[in-house]
Amino acid sequence: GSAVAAPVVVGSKNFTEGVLLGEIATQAGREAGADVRHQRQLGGTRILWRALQDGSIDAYAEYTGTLADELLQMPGADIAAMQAALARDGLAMTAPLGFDNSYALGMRRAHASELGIRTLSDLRAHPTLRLGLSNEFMSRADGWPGLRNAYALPQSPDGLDHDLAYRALANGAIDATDLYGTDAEIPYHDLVVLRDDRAYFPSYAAVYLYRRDLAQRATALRDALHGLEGRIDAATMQRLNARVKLYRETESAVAADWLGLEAPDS
Ligand code: PBE
Repeated sequence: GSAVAAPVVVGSKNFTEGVLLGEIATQAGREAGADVRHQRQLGGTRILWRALQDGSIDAYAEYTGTLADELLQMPGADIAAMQAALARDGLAMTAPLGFDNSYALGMRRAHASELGIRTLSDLRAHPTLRLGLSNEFMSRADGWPGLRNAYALPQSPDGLDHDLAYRALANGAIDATDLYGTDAEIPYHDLVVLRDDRAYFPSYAAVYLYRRDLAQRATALRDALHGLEGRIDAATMQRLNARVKLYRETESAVAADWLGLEAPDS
């Protein structure tokens, strides 16, 4: 590559899986010869989307349902329709990486079975349940306002940080929270995922979004992103999340190990 070119920038959302996917993209891009910097934990979904559009980052990991419902406002759009909409903004996406990370509501298994709650509809009969929902979920198009309407839910949830929600659930401070399907804490805390019996949530296949001008600036990164298509299944992603969240390895070490590379210093 050219010695004068500025590094290309991969961004990531502020949760474990986002950082892991950012590290995987960064290290795969470097391995392919691109000069890549990872700007970690930039913020929530809308911050990353804006950064991609204004060129302060060049790529980040996103989810199809988030893209359709929240970012493009094209609920139900298929991948081809989303590709076309992205292209009009100078953006592109890879094919799915191989797993879905869907929103869901979850409870402690014993508590849910004690109350006879198996589905989201079952929550209607328990108006005093304490819902603690992640801050982003509280205000998203595919989040609480739509969920409340779809199921006529009577609770008034509180917002909290997603990483604190599991502790709050485990120690009984809240009764239910929004889960991300590949979170390592779901099996670890023996949580039950309530069935979405009205099919409210879209599917959230993980993809990378990137700027089309990468074709001029860093083909190696673009090709590396496409090289990750279909390579990560849900069990693998949940295991990688567990290594960081439960067993305290760094995202860079876990990403390097999964890619079969030497662990970087950071
Ligand atoms: N998530 C779960 C997605 C949506 C569902 C938080 C991983 C996200 O948009 O980041």
